[in-house]
Formats: sequence, C-alpha cells, structure tokens
Amino acid sequence: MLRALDVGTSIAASLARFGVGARVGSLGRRPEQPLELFEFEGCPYCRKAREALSVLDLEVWIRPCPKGGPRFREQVKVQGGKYQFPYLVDPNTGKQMYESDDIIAYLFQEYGDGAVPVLLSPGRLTDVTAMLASAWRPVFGVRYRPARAPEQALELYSFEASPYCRLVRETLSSLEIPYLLHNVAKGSANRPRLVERAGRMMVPYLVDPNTGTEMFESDAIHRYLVETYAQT
Ligand SMILES: N[C@@H](CCC(=O)N[C@@H](CS)C(=O)NCC(=O)O)C(=O)O
Repeated sequence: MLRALDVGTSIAASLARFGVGARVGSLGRRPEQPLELFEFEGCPYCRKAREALSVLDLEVWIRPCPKGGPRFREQVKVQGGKYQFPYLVDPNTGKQMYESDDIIAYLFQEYGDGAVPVLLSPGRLTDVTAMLASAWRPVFGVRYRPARAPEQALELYSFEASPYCRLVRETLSSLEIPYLLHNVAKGSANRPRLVERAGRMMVPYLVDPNTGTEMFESDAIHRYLVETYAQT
C-alpha cells in the first residue's frame, strides 16, 4: 500500500510537469567534463534545473543539499555566498550561478540550440507546475537523514520524469550522498552505454564501486542505500 502511494504520487509529480525531462531535445555542443549541481529533491526550482539537464542529455555531479545537511550546503555558502538552491557549477566555462531561470537559459544557450522550451521558460506556467509537482512529494529528499559519506562516488542512470528514478534520487538526497548522474531520457546517447553495462535498458540503475554493487529496482536500491549508508 505504501509502495503504491509512493509510486502514485511520484507519477502525479511527473504528470504535473507534463513529463518534462522524459525526452531529449535539440542538442548543441557537448561539455568535456560533467557539470555540478547543488540541489535537493522536493525543491521546485531545483526540479526545473534537473529537467533542463535531462532534456539536454548532460552528465552532472549531483551534490545533494537537504535541509540540515552538513556537507554541500556549506560548500554552496562558501562558493556562492548564500544558502540558495539550485546552484550550478560548470567547470568547462568557469561559470557558477544561482537562480533556476538563469541556470536554464545558460544551459540551453551553452549546450542546446539556444531556445528554452515553453515548459521551462520563465513564468507562472513553469513555476506553478513545478510547485504542484513538489506538492505531491513534499517531504521526501528534503531533510537530512544522518548517513556516512561513501569513499568513492556512486553513479545513477536516471531521467528526471521517471517516477521510479525520483524515489531513488529522494533517498540519495536525504542521505546527502553525491553521485554522477547519467541522464538517459528517450533519445539519450547514454542509453546504449547503459545497455552495454547493465544488459538492458531500465532505470533507475545504481552503481556503487564501494561495495561492487550494480542494481536495478527502485525499492531494492532504496533499501540498499539505507542499509549501507544511513546511520540511524
Ligand atoms: N528564484 C530562485 C529561488 C530558489 C529558492 O527559493 N530555493 C529554495 C529551495 S526551494 C532555497 O534555496 N531555500 C533555502 C534553503 O533551502 O535553505 C530560483 O529560481 O532558483
């Protein structure tokens, strides 16, 4: 029952945003290094930035910043001067920025065809639907749950609009576990790589080099992460 509620509300969150982040859009040049996003699940503005990264088929280091989190929030304060999320760092151009609308405009200019899709354009439609999506999952991934930090970086194959991937990203967010996000929306160049690595195209797919674990299934991944890293 709880699982059905989890999946149902996650589907509702994706529907509230009309499935943005399910499909890759027009692409421009590809960055040499992954970008870096400081964010947390449940934040509507962070959602917009993650959707843009999914549409643009970009690889990104996710640095989760749940409320009460000891690590990455502080890093944002030091680097940017204030606690505000999302915060994007692009090591390819040296740009660092707050403000989801600025981040989206920058990403489409730099790595798309320059045109921001309607559902990511600045304005009420984007912000209200992003808030509605968050309203379906208001607490998950928002608050820090004490956890030990992994020594080596985890990797997650996911795309923003997938309801099952969201459940895993929420767990990673609340545990403040950083990871390399391989976006694999429909049309993504990463899809064949995932098939080569995992044997089939299904997400979420988690890779944890610390324990030699590679696994599918959101529920099993959630349990694995909590058992391996949570401290309570
Ligand atoms: N206009 C900003 C708003 C960002 C914003 O208000 N973010 C909230 C989280 S949803 C925040 O940083 N809150 C401070 C905190 O979490 O400590 C944007 O679009 O990026």
